[in-house]
Amino acid sequence: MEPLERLEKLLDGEQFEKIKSIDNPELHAFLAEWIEWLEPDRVFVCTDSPEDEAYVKWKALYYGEEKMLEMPNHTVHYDNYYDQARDKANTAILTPGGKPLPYLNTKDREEGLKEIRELMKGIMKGKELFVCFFVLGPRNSIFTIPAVQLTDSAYVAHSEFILYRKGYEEFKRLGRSARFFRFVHSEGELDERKTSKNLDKRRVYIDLEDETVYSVNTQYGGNTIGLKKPAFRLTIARAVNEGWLSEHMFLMRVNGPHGRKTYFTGAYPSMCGKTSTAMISWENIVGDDLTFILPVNGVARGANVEKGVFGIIQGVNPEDDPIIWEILHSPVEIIFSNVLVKDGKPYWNDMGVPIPDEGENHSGKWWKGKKDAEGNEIPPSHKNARFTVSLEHFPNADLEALESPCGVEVGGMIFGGRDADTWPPVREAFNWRHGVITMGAALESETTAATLGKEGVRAFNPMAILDFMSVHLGDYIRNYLDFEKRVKKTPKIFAVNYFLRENGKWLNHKLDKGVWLKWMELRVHGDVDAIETPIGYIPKYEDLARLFREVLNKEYTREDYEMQFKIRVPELLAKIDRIEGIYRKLDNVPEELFQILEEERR
Ligand code: SPV
Ligand code: MN
Repeated sequence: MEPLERLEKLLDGEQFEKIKSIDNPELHAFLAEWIEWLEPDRVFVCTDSPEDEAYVKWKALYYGEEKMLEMPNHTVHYDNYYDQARDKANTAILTPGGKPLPYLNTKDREEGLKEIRELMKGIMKGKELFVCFFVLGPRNSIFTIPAVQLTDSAYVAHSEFILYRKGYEEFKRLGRSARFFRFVHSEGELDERKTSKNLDKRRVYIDLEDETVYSVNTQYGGNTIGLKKPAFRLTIARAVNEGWLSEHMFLMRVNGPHGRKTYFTGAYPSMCGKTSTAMISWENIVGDDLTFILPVNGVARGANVEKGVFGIIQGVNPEDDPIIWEILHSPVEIIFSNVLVKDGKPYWNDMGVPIPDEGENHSGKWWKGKKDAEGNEIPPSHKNARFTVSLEHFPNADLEALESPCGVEVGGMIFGGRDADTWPPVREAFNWRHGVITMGAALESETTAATLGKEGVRAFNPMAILDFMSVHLGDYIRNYLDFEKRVKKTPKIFAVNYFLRENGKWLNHKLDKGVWLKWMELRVHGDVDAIETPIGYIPKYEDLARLFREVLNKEYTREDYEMQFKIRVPELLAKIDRIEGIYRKLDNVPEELFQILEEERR
């Protein structure tokens, strides 16, 4: 039987008409195959209409995956206590013969597909399946990648309506020419708290060949929201094949003199200041997590893959994060996940105001002092508890840049590391290759040691992308180096480090990054000179002193400058050795990487 005939049998009339309006036999075949296989009781197809979106939101409440909070438009969702983060161990890239990758698990494609199909056979019996259409990047643009999501979780579908642009009309417009991604997700059997129960059968399998991601027996957004991290593994591979960049980067506007707008991207491993940089209140946010960078008529142009934020809520407080605080306390649409709730109000760790001693949280009924099965005291909220909200609600979002079909010109790219004693607070690369290798490919983040002043453990995390490296790291770096040939002028590359310490004391204040951003903006346009050092260009004291006065209304002393910007030679040499050692162990690394490290060492 033809796929459309099969679909006509599987769907009720209204839903079938929605699918029939999209002229794409490949899509029809995919839907027919999976709806037959998953065996849902009902299928709902989401168009771009506000009614269909409202239906999904209502179903998230109806099925109990979300609960209403006191503030209108706020809901809370819980994941299983042991399903609170991306599951690296059970995530695998499917490759022919299980060909290994240096940093991610792989599995033989045939075997992996067979396993995941078996896990998913009839898994949606008694449930409703949502078929949703979204796009990565702005609609009808050079960045657009259409995607279809199949999920039995109304929470996942609801999250996607907040985080991505709707794509049903886009599928209709593109018809047979759509090169679309596919996501098949089932949360599996749920417990009484409506959280995934069979975590031992949790799997996330990425099939690069068919550009399809399967995810089962999990609800946590990083495993299930198809267009976020599942899609990221697919876009990295597409980008390397096609010669563009798909990055784990924020996109923001830094406001220069006389109304000049300069756009920066930034990659930082977690806990290195990525979110706080993107959300600096006097600059403008375009995106906080994922950026596509394409060569367009010789110019590197960037766009946010998403249109919302799936942000960490721990530590959000009125003093340091006034904008997010305000948003989280206003009646705009927000899903809170894995937070403490008491009397309909959400609370989280380190929110800077007193919080109740009891309520409901990610562990169920909670009271102060409650311990988990391993004997650890359970904090009020999970440390990876999150909020999901659209960027349109941010007073400082640059919405014009967000929806621009040709993106924005990328003036600078920032790599942010964390170390106590090696990188200066800010510096500029000599050129593209120098920046790509000594800043991006050499990125590390330091796990904070228990005692201040003690050396942390440095974790290698090139371009802050290691968890998603679905192609060989050497191929990824080669593509980065080659990007230079595809543009007339490359973005300037910078490296920052907000975490220098001396005798156990921080050398910088949290807000100093606002000054570094302004300096980088001036450097992109050649407005200020800089000092050439063996590791790149660093700011001149006079320029920083002026910017500290202008931006923070603060005096900046020469002593502070010298302490922060001295070139720490032994630590830098040790870092070069460390990084070279890591790359020497891999095959297939461009020889140029070793040459550049050697130049730096000399
Ligand atoms: C990250 O951890 O980098 C995130 C959250 O953005 S997740 O969706 O879990 O990847
Ligand atoms: Mn991320």
